[in-house]
Amino acid sequence: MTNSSNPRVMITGFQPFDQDTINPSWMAVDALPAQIEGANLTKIELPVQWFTTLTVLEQAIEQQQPDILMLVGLAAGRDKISLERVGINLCEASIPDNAGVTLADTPIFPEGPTAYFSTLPYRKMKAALDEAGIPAKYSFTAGAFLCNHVLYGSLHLAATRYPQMKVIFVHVPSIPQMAKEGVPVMELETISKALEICLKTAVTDWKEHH
Ligand code: PCA
Repeated sequence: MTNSSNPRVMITGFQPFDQDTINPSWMAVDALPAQIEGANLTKIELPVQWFTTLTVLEQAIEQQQPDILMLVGLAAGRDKISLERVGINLCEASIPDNAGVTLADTPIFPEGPTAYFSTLPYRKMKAALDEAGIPAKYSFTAGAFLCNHVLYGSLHLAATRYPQMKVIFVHVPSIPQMAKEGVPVMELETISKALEICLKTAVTDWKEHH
């Protein structure tokens, strides 16, 4: 049962993009239990579309007023769970989004600062993942495509309108079904377990501070 001593928790994954027909970020989010440590999860599958995704996310944030927002996306080529520490105020990618739009040199919020640091307890999350034997690392770049877009966008919303909301982005590796020559993979169950561990850590930390 959720009660007032539990945080409101939101977790997002992304739709498939580029040449892929699946995106393990949403599959792993979808596989999570409905509750973690007594807190209900709101799960959202975000579109891979510049700015549209921020509109979808902002509507959900306005409605749910989350205390904890964990954003998840695919980083094909990485072999570990990556806890993203920085979001930058830039849209720039060599591939188009799902509406066919390619952007460069474009700020996300023209009036926003250059960058924000993530605000959920990445150090405790990393320690918990290490403890569980799941390969994990800190990352200081989420790129400048849609994953960085929602990280920076959410941190800007938190800084300007939703001060209770703490945010992190978690990049996950490809899964075996997507196997391409030379691209490292992680089992979907392991990715989902990693997300559950990170959320459990965030909820426990929130309870310690409220
Ligand atoms: N990964 C992309 C966007 C959507 C996703 O899952 C990224 O790393 O920006």
